[in-house]
Amino acid sequence: MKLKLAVAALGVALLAAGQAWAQDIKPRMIRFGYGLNEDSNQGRAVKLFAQEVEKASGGKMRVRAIGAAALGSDVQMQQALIGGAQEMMVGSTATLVGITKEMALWDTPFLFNNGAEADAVLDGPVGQKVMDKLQEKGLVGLVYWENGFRNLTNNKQPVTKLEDLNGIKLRVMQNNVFLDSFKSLGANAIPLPFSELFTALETRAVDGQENPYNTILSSKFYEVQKYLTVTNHVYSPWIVLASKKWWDGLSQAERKVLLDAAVKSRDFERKDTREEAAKALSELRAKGMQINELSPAEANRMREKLTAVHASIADQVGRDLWAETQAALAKVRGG
Ligand code: TK8
Repeated sequence: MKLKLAVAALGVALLAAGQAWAQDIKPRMIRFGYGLNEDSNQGRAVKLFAQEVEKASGGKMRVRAIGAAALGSDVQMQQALIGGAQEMMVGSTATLVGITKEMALWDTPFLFNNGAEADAVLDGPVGQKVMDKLQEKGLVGLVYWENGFRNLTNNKQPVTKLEDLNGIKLRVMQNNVFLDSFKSLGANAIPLPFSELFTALETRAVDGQENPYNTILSSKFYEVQKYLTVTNHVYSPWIVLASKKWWDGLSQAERKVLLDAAVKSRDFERKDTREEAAKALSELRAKGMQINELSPAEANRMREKLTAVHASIADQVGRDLWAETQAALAKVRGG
């Protein structure tokens, strides 16, 4: 009898909790913008995020995924989020440096040696701290996804040594770290939004660009670029963002749905990206690109030039944050 009562009481409690939770989730349409094609690592992960949100909210919260920069470039979407005209997006942390200077940390050439180091620092206290800085600017960062290690392509000549970069018109992402880095290598660095890149390459407004293998494939840069040099000069993250204006009006339950789905999408995305990257080079070769590896001596020369920008990045993001990052890296490397 006692047991029966207890079970009944528990049932009532669970039902009440379920109802309270259900009431806490309202029908919502979430416009989620991204820059790459639907058929890309970015597009696939946005799709998974959308499915997870719908599932966990019992179909109440729906994600309208809009790719190929149809809602605008990274920078334009960030402004739409800040103003509350768009709910969510994913894009490069590099394009956020104008809003939150600490984001420049992730543009540090050769900061990470591999994906495991990147995951540990981005998902750890340093990554969280940098992400949290966005809040005072009207953005909420949810998780970091992998864009990947960046490699150089161009249409002028094979780049096998530093001097080959001289005078190459190279599109870079829109921030001063990328600009300074490539200027220091002798390139004629030109900042452009990603959404304008394919056309700029096609019309030869620029000679080259740098992005991970995955993007060179999914954005079909191999159609307009002949030479690829394996440089792995920087690891770039993407970041999933929400409009703070909008986020502040969500219930705890709704935020939990979004955060849980974001974590699931992150884990899926990193695995998918790494699997694709492992096969991408041979695919790019098959598509007709000429792949150049740098000799160890040339790789070192490039590395030395690029690490010379480290001091100015440390100044920009703050010496404390820089030291914390180095300590976090030492910890991953030591253990
Ligand atoms: C896509 C960009 C892209 C980035 C770039 O919107 O701009 O080169 O690598 O992934 O964020």
